[in-house]
Amino acid sequence: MNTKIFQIKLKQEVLRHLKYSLGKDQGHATPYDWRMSLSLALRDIVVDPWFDSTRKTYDSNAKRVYYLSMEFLIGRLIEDVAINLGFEDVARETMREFGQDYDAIVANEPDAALGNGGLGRLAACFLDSLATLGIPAHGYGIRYEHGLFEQHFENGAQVETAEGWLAQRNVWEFERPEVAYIIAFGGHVSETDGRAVWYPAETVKAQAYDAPALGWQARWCNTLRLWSAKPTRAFDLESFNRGDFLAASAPEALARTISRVLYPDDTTDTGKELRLKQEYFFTSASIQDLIRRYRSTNDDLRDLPKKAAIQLNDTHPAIAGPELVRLLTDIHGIEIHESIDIARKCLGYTNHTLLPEALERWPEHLFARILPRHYRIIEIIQDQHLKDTGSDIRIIKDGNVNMGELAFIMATHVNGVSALHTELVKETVFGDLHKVYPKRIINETNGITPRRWLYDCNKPLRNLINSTIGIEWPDDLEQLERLAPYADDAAFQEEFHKAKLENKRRFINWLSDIRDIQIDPNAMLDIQVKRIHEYKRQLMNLIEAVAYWNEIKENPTKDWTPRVKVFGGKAAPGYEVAKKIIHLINDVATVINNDSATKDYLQIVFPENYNVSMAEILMPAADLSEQISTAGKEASGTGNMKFALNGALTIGTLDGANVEIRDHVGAENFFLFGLTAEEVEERRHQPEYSRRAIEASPRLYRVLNQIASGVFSPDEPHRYGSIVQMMYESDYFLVTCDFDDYFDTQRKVDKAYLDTKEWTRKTILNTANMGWFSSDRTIKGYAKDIWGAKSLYER
Ligand code: 26Y
Repeated sequence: MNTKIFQIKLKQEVLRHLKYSLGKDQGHATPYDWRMSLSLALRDIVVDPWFDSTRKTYDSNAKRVYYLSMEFLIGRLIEDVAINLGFEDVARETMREFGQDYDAIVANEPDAALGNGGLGRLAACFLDSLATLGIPAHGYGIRYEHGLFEQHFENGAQVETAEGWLAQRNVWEFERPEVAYIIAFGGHVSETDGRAVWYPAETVKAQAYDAPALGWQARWCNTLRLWSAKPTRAFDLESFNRGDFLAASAPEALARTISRVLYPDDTTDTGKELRLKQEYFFTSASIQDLIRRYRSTNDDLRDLPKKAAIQLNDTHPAIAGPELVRLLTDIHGIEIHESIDIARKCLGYTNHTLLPEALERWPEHLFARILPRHYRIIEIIQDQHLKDTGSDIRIIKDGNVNMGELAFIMATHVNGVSALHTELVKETVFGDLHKVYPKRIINETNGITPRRWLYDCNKPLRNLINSTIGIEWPDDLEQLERLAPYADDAAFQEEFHKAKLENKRRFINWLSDIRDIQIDPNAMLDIQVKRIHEYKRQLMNLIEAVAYWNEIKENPTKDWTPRVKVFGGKAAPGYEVAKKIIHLINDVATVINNDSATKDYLQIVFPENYNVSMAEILMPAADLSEQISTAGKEASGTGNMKFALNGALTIGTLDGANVEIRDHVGAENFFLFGLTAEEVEERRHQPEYSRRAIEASPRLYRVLNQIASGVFSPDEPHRYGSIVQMMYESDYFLVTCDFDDYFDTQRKVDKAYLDTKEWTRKTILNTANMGWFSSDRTIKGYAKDIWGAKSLYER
C-alpha cells in the first residue's frame, strides 16, 4: 500500500480504536490510551500474515518446531511490530499529526519481563529469527502474572518490588478460553496387567493465551502460546455448603499461585516444590497441545518425530520426555519402550550452564509425590538406558532425580551455546554420558536478533549503514562485511563516530532524567550490564575503578582518559554476596562521584532496574564492553554480541562466545586479558593462590584495605569485611589472580581511546565482522543439525 494512503488509514484506525476499544475521545486521551489505540491498530494488521502463515503450515503439513522455555524476556513490542511491518515512519507521523510524541508513546509500554537474563532473552531472539526465516514454530511458556521483580536502591542496597505488567491490558495477546488442558499432580498410580492409571490428588487447568510472533517485513508470523493456570472447578460448592470456606477456594488458590510469579533466580537451584509444579504445568500443557494439533491432521503417533521437533531450553522443561511417554503409552496405547523411542526422536536439549549449583535436581521423595507416574516412567527410561549402553550412569541417584541426565538421555541432540562451552560440556558436566553417546553433543553458538539489537535500537547507525551498503542487511547480517573497506575511510570514520556520539547523548539525556549527574559525551562509556554474579566479576571491575581513582588522585595533572563506568543488573533476592556487591558499587560511586579532584576523569553510575528497554539505550552508546567472567564459567554471553555489533570494543577473557567474537573481529580489535579456562583450573590447585596474588599486587592490596577499613562505608566501616575476607581466603572466581592483567589492559584501553581515528577504525571493524552472530545464523544451525525443519516462506 502506498505510504500516504496507509497513513490516512492508520490514522482512522487509531481513532476508531480510541473511540470503540478505549472509549475515549481525543480531547481526553492519555498517553496510555494513545499507546493502546496505536498498538491495536498495528495488531489488526498483523492478524493477516498470522493467519496466512498458519494456513500455509496446515496446508503443507510441514514439520513444526516447538520451543519450550520457562522464560521469554521480550521487552516492549510496539516498535518491534511497527518496524517489522515497515510502518515505523507512518506510525511516527500519524502520532505527530495527533500532537503526540511517538517516542513517549512507545515508552509507555511496560516491558514483558518474563525472564531472568540470557536464557530468556535468547528465547525471545529465537522467536524473532524463527519468524523471520519462515520456520513454522510455536514458543511455549508461562504467562506469569508478575514478571521479573523491579529493582530499587535504598541507601545503595537492592530492594525488590513485584512487577505488574498485567495490571494493564496486554494488547498483544488473544485469550483462548477454548484451548485448555487439565494438569494433574500427586495422588497414586495403579498398575494392572501392565496398564497404569494415574489417580491424581489435585488438578488445575492450563489455559492458552496467544501472541503473534511477527518476523521481518511481516513475511511470516508464528505464535507464542503462554499458559495461565485456572482452577478446574472455580469453586467447591460442597465444601462451601459444609461451611469450610477456606477449602472451598483451595483449587483457585493453587491454580493462581502456579502462574503467579517468575522465579527470580538464575543459576542457583531453587529446589522448590512450586517450581517443579510450574515446570510440569507448562510442559504438560504444551505436549498435550502439540499432540492434539498433530492428531488433527495425522493418524499415527508413531510418525510424530517427522512432524514435531521439541526443543528444551535448558532442563526446566525436561519433564517433556516422560510426559510425552506417558501420553503415548497411557492415553494412546503405544508400548512403553516404543514410546520412549518416539519421544527421544522428537526432543533436543540445550544446556546453558556448567555451574553445578544451576543443574536441576529434585529430591526423589518430592518428585515421586508430585509426579508419581513420571517417576515410574523415569525408572523405566533409566533401565532401558542402562541396558542399551551397559553404562552405570543413572538419572535417579543419591536420592535425587537429575534433570540434566534425564534431558540428555531423552534427547537426540544435546547442544552447548558456544564453541568453548560445548567442549567443556563434553569434558565436565556430561563427560561420562558423552563417552556413552559420543555423537549426541553438538554446538550451536548463540546469536542475537539484528532487528531489535541494531535496526530498532540504534537509528543513527542504521541510517549510516543503509546509506553505505543498502538495506538488505537486517535479515542477511553478514552483509555488514561490506563496511570493512570503509574502516580506513576518514569521512566514514567521522560519520561512524558521529553516530556513536549521538547515541551517547541519548544515553546522557536519559540518565539526566533520573540522576543529577553531568557527563561529558567525549568521556569513554565503559559498561558492564548483566545479572550480578560472582563469576561475572563485577567486583573486579569495581576494584579496578578504585585503583584507577587512587592513581588519578596521586597524580591529578596527568592527562588521564576520562571514563564513565556504568553498571547495571539485578541480584537474585536470596543471593547475599551479589547484593553486597551491588551495595558496594553504590557506596564507591557515592565517594568517587563526590571527589572534585577526580570527577572530570572518573564517574560511576548504576541506574536501577536494568531491563531490555534500558539495554536498548545502553548498547548503542557504549564505547567499551566489559566481558570479564572467570574463564570457563560464562556459557556464551549474548550482551557481548550486542555491544560489539553496535560498535563497542570489548575488554574480555577467553570465555564463552568472547572467543568466537575475538576470532571474528580480529585479535587486534579486542582487549584480551586473564587466565584461560585451563589455567584457572590449575591455579585453583595452588595453595593460597589469592593471598599470594594480593601480596604481589600493591595496587590490589591497597584497594582491598580501603574497602575493609570503611573508606566507602564510613557509617558502617565493617560492612564489606566479609567480601575482603573472601578475596583473601576463598576467591573461587579468581578476581585477585586476574586483577593485575585486567588493570594493565585497561590502561591500554585508555591509551587506545585517546586516538579517536584509530579507535573508530577498530569499532567499525567490530560492527563489520559481527554479522555471523545474528540469531538467524543460529536458528539455521538448529533447523539443519537438530530439527530437520524447513522455511515455508517464499521470497
Ligand atoms: C534452575 C534455575 C534456578 C535456573 C533458572 C535460570 C537456572 C538457570 C537459569 C538461567 C541461566 C542463564 O540465563 N544462562 C545464560 O544463558 C545464556 C544463553 O545461552 C548464555 O549466553 C549465558 O552465558 C548463560 O549464563
